[in-house]
Amino acid sequence: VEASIPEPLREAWRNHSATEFTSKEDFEKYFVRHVETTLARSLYNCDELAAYSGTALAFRDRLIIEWNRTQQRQTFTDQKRVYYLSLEFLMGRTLDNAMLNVGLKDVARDGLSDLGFRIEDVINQEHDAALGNGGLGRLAACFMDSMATLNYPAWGYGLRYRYGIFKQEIVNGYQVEIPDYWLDNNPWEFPRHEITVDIQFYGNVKKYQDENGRILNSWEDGEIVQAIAYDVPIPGYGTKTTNNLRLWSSKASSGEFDFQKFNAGDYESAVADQQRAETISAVLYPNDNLERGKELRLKQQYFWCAASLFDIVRRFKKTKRAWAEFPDQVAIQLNDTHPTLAIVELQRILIDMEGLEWDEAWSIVTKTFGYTNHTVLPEALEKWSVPLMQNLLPRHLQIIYEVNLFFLQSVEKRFPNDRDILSRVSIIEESHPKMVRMAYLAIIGSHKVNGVAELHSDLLKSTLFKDFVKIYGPDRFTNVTNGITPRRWLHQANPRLSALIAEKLGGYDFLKDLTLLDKIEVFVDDKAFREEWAVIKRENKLRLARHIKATTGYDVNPNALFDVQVKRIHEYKRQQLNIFGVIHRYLSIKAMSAEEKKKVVPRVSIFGGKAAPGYWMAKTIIHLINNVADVVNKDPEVGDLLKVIFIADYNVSKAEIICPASDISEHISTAGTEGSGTSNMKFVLNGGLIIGTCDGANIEITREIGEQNIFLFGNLAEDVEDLRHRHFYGGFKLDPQLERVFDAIKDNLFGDKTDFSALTSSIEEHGDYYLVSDDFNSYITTHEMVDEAFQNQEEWLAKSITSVARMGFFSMDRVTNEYADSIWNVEPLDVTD
Ligand code: 7GP
Repeated sequence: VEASIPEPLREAWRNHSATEFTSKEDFEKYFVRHVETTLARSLYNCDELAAYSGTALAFRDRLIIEWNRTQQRQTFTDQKRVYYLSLEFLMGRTLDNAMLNVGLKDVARDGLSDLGFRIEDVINQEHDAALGNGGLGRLAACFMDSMATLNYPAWGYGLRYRYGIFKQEIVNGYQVEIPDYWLDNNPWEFPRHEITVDIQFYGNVKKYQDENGRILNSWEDGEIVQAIAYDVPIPGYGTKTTNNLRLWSSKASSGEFDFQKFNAGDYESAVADQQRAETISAVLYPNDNLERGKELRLKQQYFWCAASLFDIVRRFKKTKRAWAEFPDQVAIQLNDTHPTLAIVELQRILIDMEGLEWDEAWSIVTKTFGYTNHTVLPEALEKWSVPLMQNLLPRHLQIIYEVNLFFLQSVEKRFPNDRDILSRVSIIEESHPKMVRMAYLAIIGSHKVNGVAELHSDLLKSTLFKDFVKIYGPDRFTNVTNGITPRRWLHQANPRLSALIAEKLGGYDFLKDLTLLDKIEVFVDDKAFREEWAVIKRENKLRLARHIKATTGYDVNPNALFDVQVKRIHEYKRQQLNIFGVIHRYLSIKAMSAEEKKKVVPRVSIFGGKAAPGYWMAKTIIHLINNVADVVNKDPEVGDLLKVIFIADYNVSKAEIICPASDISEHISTAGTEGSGTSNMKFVLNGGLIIGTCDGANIEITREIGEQNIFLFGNLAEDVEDLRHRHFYGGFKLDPQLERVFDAIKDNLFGDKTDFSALTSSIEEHGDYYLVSDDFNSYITTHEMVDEAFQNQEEWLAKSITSVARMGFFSMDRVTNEYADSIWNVEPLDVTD
């Protein structure tokens, strides 16, 4: 029911409409008011956490005023909107970002100081919103920032997990997972108890005839779970646009709380039903680049897709337009295949609920959706078992079969002589049990499919999706190379560097147009500028050194070369290659004379990242890193020449400290395996150099910054298949330097060798799938070049400055505009007040 105050009575509203603060005094007023009333505290018991809440609530008021206006503006102009569907939004902290985006951080800093607080301490009270695993989830968060900044009418849709990605502790060298219950006093969400959707599961499909004699399907007798909306305001940088991220939380449907059971005295079982419903949105699955086909995960996916689609359709229906106009009003982007059921759900709504004919409905559906693929790793490609889907979503399975039938018929017509193509491209894999191939469904149901870097998109076309390129032609497949938001990853994480750049460019416009960075390249020989640049890097390294001291107890020398690899732990990302390289370095130092040692460039090897709880090999790698650290860091023969640090619980807020502090960072995946990588961009944007393979976006980074400014090594993607083949059929010869490393491990130098035998034997005996041995020599040699380059600080500095100047291409704003133009066909909404 629409509730709107009639015009004659609106006067009072207008007189008292909420306003946003702009001055320090007003900020203090809002702050104190919230502390005293919302928090029921006073100046006698306002600790830093309360100060955080007071500040966050003051800014939240501000955001929500602009959020309201933005939503009204978007509804009023009635333009096409984009909906970004992602099971993960790795947002990190909000307060600092919000203060910077609305341009009031200095106001808050002064106000807090008046009130007796340091802004940094207040900011540090905030818990990360860690509703994601890694790159895919962080990309979604960067999208939200960029879409708001560029004034696109855009919503994100996700799940409101009660538990985000687990917290990682290291105990005796092993990863231990701690649940991340993050929702207590989260000021950034608005529960919308009035916005609910009933979601059905199980049940069965009945056929019936409508008044025109048409046979229709109806999905009935299922179990109902309720979705409740929680809205998170997303402020753009330097604009009034504040978009919405809507996260769904699950609850037993009120009608469904079983009063029969309740009345029959079966109170406990009624409560159990309730809890079962709430389980759906309880936890984020902690796998990165891996799918495990769990029923609860499928439930999450459908719950979220169905609630989001209902919401989108409800909004569209208010405009009273014809259904054919749906794709002119709505673009839906699928962040990987996790939301693929949205395709099926929209088709179901259109044919079962709205009475459209199949073809008309399907044409609307395909015009609406775009699908982004993030990986070619086979273990990450989603497949759902047909029996599972039959049970949980019987009507959807029918529709999938029908989509498949029409699709295969068209393929057969076009390729009558290709006998195998049908089984190759069928949505249904003829295995036991049969499986639904979600990527194929996503391709068939979308008008555009994109990869996330050039090499990755090319590989998709030439391998995984080859047949589909033949069927649909090349136009359905495209590339949009990833990017990062410069607001968080430069301005917020590295305020001093941002300020130095702003000083030279005469303002912060580069944060909205990152290509302007190229104007700092002329300062590469400016002595004062270079000195400033070096001082900032040093300060950032000191900040990280303090964090390392506080969390690990180790002292690291800020003059040493900081060598960083932070990302999810995965065999394809090859942290094992890195730690083997560290061991090699350690052994070399141990074998040196005192004279030789003087020439060594001191190094701190810094690792960070979580392993999926069930991924044993990844956990073994963490264990080895920590054991190596234990031995190396305590070895008096080594001293400052080498330190090994594992930073526990790597997350977004730690990345903000780590990225600005690196001299060199490692992006060393086996060629052809990393979709894009995005931390590579963060490090270069913060003046760090990188060592990497010819993989993912490393290739385009090289093209932009110049190959003299990056350390590339290793085999190329085009040779990987051959090399793997040779490991099995041409015999396998372990790289001799790697053999020395393995010998040390087998001599129990880093603890019980049997703890690491799975790791060494995967290389020596089981085919070395990730080509660690093949790339080892090139890796070691390239690190020697890194050492040499680091000794020439002047040139190193020049590389650093030049690289930053050339990073404009990797702004998320460029990415967002490319999606808007070539996939969504949406226009920004001008905000001129
Ligand atoms: C990641 C890719 O591994 C990474 O290379 C890319 O930069 C990032 O997506 C953003 O596009 N993929 C995932 O995080 C992931 O879980 C499987 O992919 C669905």
